[in-house]
Amino acid sequence: MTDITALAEALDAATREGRAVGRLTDKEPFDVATAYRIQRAGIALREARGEQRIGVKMGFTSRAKMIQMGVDDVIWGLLTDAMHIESTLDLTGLIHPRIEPEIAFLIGEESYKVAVGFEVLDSRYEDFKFTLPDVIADNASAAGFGFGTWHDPRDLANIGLVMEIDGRVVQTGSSAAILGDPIRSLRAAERLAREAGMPLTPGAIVLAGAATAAVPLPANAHVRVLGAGLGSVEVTTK
Ligand code: OOG
Repeated sequence: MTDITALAEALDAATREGRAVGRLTDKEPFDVATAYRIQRAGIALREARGEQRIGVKMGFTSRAKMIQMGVDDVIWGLLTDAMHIESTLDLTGLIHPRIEPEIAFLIGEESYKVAVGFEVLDSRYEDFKFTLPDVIADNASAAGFGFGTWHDPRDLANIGLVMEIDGRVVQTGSSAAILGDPIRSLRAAERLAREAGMPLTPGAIVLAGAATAAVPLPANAHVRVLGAGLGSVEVTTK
């Protein structure tokens, strides 16, 4: 039988020590349901250290990401307050970070707000390579995230997104890449969270998934993500 706790602890140690590990399924295959139990156990370890759950992230909601990573199913992971990046990110302790442009949602009492965002991914697996159960167990590679100013709901079916590193455009895309419309990703997140017994409550954040492939995140860089009509969000690395 799969030792959920031991596998969660192995990934948690890899995260804290900034050290890549071999794919868990190479040793012992497990299914998607077991992978989510490992993910949940990993979040419980973070909560035991005082971190608070503040939302969810959707993954592989765009073809570009599915192709980049060689998987073909939508997944989700959990966000904690410690993952929120204000304006600077020290890459010390990360393994092989990547960054991608996102649409972010903030759940409200009656409605929601929307912002342009970014996500920093850092797979705990060697060479950033994994199977679907592996990446789910690894909390969908979540490492950090940021968002710009919150805006009222609007048509999100085709928002242009541009990601720049040090003033050079490194990715461009459309929010249409996210399940055809990121609102579908929000609805899927709400459903998954409800089904998992962790319904999204006001104040929760949802990252809808990347609109483009992710790019390696260098140190001493300035990254800016712009979303048409949504302003921008920036992060400086060191
Ligand atoms: C997994 C996370 C994918 C997205 O936006 O599609 C993801 C990974 O690519 O490492 O967050």
